[in-house]
Amino acid sequence: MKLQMRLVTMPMVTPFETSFGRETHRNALIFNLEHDGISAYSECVTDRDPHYSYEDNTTASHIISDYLASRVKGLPEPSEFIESVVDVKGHNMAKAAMEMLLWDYHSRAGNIPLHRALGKSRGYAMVGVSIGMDSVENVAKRAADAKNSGYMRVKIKIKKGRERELVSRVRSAIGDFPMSVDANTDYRISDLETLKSLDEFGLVYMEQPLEHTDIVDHAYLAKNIRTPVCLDESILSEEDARKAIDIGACKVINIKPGRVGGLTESVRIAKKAREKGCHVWVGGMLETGIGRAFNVAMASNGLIDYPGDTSPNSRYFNRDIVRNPFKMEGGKIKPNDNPGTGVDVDREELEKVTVWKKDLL
Ligand code: OSB
Ligand code: MG
Repeated sequence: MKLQMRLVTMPMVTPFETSFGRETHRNALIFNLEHDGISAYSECVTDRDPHYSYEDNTTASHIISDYLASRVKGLPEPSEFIESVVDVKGHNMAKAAMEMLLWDYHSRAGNIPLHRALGKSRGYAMVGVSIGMDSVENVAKRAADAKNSGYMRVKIKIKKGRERELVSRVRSAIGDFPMSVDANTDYRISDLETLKSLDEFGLVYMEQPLEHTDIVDHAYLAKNIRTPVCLDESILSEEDARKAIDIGACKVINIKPGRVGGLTESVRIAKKAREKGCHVWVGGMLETGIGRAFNVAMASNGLIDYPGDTSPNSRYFNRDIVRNPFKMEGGKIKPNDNPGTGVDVDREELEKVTVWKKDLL
């Protein structure tokens, strides 16, 4: 058996700006497991810096090298693997990279497409777009273009002092079309009046306005505004989801398999949330074609009821590291029907974008 980790760096088609920073490249840890003629791949959703969460490429490569790789050795089922690493606190993104590698391995070995292995699949993902921060004119134009190219929902990034004019101009540009905002934790409960002032724009939801550790103030906020609150950074597990929904902190959850420790927990969160009347959709972290395939498989699950952030590969990279990128048709993306993620890795291109490699097993 062989387990290899590598760092790749890939320029983005357009730099992606959020309240926490501007990304011009995707710097991803990519994993390859080779065993018994099967080649499985996964990606860790961390990036160079710990701005979205405390995890970054350095912490993930440390946790994976020193604690997790050895537990992949016996090729446990993904849920067994997750149980075997509870002694390592947190580090969900590192855990998810190994858990998803095992999903890809086992579904390839069992000759089943990943989206089917996860439970009842809808057979396609509903696709929305996440537009980074830019001038008001550019964001409004890109929102209108996204609507015209078939996306089912437009999400724009906001931050303190850059919300009202932006939201108002995008609303005029797209008319009565599903629209949301994502603050990536930039506000505090003292900004209640500002956030409440967005009610008039009829947003489908407002994503992660307050701090990642703060579901209590989100509950207070949710009671005092009409726009539904969606949590992203705050939800790391099914237990977090249960508590957040029960105290009224959110009506919508952005499930990112990488953030919650993998697909096993993603399915659990989706079930629990839907049972409790909370809507769910699948987000993204600007993944390469390898990580994207896991999000698309999850977004195709029958439990997912809102369009997500899984745009086709060409929106992120001019040259991806897969030979079979996803295409969007009528606002939908079909998951691959080959075994596992079905991703056909372009090994030559992968070598070209590699910064370093390391054998773990
Ligand atoms: O908050 O959803 C987010 C990208 C990087 C980090 C966090 C977020 C995002 C996005 C883009 O919104 C999602 C995507 O298109 O992959
Ligand atoms: Mg978000």
